[in-house]
Amino acid sequence: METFEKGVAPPAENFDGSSLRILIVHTRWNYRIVEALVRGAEETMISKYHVQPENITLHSVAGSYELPFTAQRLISASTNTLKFDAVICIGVLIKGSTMHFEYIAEAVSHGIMRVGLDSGVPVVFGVLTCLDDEQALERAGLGDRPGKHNHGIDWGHCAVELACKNRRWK
Ligand code: DLZ
Repeated sequence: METFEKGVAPPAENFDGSSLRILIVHTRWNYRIVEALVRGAEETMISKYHVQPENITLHSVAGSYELPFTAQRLISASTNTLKFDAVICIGVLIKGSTMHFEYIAEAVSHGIMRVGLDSGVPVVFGVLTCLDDEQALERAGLGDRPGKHNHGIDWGHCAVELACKNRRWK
């Protein structure tokens, strides 16, 4: 079978993230996986785009359902003082034996989209919706599967690109 490099290719343009302020809101549910995703996003923004570590704010919430509300509140609290250029919401939903997964996944994906559109601040959808633990580990670059890839890296690229473009669009 033909193989290919997973995830998003880096943007053609060299974005300068050195003055960006980035908010990462992440869950404590499935924290081992979430932690790896947060690290992937942070390392990408710092090493590839020179985002300053002190300009990355981390805020934790219990579960994914809390991500849109918290992102929205922190964006509005920051507008007059230290405005965020982009937000990454990071969580991991793993399907169980009830309908909980479907309800939360749908609410959170719509909620995160709404926060971005309503606030004008780009909000990256960093929520994995996985059918089992192995899928979640693989998508955080953990575990033993050969095709593993840390999606936090993609979200770091995405946040910087949107933040820089959004500054131009103002
Ligand atoms: C309740 C719940 C369940 C069953 N599963 C997850 C999950 O896999 N990942 C996640 O981030 N959060 C989960 N939660 C918690 C909800 O997102 C939320 O924190 C609670 O329903 C309280 O609002």
